[in-house]
Amino acid sequence: MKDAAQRILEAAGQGGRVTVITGAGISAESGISTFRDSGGLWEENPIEEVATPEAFAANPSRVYDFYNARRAQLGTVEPNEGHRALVRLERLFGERFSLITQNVDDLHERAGAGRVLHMHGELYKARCVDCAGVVEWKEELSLADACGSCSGRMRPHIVWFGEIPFHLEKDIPAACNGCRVFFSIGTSGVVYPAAGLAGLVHAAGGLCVEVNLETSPGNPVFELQLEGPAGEVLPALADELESQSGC
Ligand code: BJW
Ligand code: ZN
Repeated sequence: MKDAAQRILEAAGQGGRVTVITGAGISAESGISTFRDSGGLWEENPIEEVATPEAFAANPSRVYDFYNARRAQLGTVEPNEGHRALVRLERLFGERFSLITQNVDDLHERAGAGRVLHMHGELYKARCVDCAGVVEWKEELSLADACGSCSGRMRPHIVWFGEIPFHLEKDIPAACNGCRVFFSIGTSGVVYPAAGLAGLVHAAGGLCVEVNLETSPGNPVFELQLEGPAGEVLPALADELESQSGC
C-alpha cells in the first residue's frame, strides 16, 4: 500500500484533480446487493422487468415494488468503512476532490461526504412523469401517488436503461477534465457512459486506480489495481495517504 499511495500522491501533484466513481461493490459490505454478482439483484429481477422505461409503462406495479423494497431496506443499513475512508480522501484533497456514484443509496452522504454526483439517481427521491418535478420520497411509492404541482404520475428518480444519466452536461465533465488520479471503486464497469470515464482520464494521461474484490485482469486503463473488499482496501489506503502527506 505504501508504493500505491506514493504513486497516487505523485500523480496528484500539488493541484491535480482527484475523482472517484463508485459502484454497487462499495455498498455491498453494508448489506446492499450488487447487480451482477452471483445472487445479485438482476438474478431475481430481470432488467427488462424493472429497469427500463418500457417496463414501467407496461407494469408499473412491478417496478414500484422493486424500488419500494430497496428503499425500505436502505433504511435498515449503515455506511461502512469504505464510505468513511472516502470522506478522509475528500478531507485530504479538499476542493480538488470529486465523488461520482452510480449508486442510488445515500450511504456516502450518511458517512459524511460533501457533494455527491448521483449519476443514476436516488432511491429517496421521486419524480413527476409530466412536469419532471423532483421531491424527497422515503415512503412507499405507488400508482395512487400524484404530483403535488400538476397531479401527474410519480416515478422513482432512477436512471433506467436507455435514459440519459444525470450530471453529464457540466459536473461530471468538470470532475474528469484535467483529472490526474481517477479511482474506480466496486464497479463491474459494464454500464456506459459511467464505464467510459476512466478511459477518458487514462487517454488524457491521468492515473486510473481500480479497487475491486476482483480487479479486471489485463485492463490497460487501470495502471494501479488494488484487490480486496473496499471496506478494507480504502481505509488502509487512506492511512498511507494521510501519513505520507503528513496529516
Ligand atoms: C466489490 C465488493 C466489495 C463486490 N468491495 N468491490 C447495447 C445495447 C443496449 C444498450 C447499450 C448498449 N451499449 C451501451 C448501452 C447503453 C446502456 C449500457 O451501458 N448497457 C450495457 C449494460 C450494455 N446504458 C444506458 O442505457 C445508460 N444511458 C445511456 O447510455 O443513455 C444514452 C446516452 C448517454 C450519454 C450521452 C448520450 C446518450 C443508462 C444506464 C442506467 C443504469 N441504471 C442501473 C439501474 C438503475 C439504478 C438502480 O436501480 O439502482 O444502474 S443498471 C445498474 O448497473 C445500476 C448500476 O448503477 C449500474 C452499474 O452497476 P455496478 O455498480 O457496476 O454494479 P455491478 O453489480 O455490476 O458490479 C459490482 C462490482 O462490485 C463487481 O465488479 C464486484 O466484483 C464488486 N464488488 N463486492 C469492492 N466488497
Ligand atoms: Zn408534476
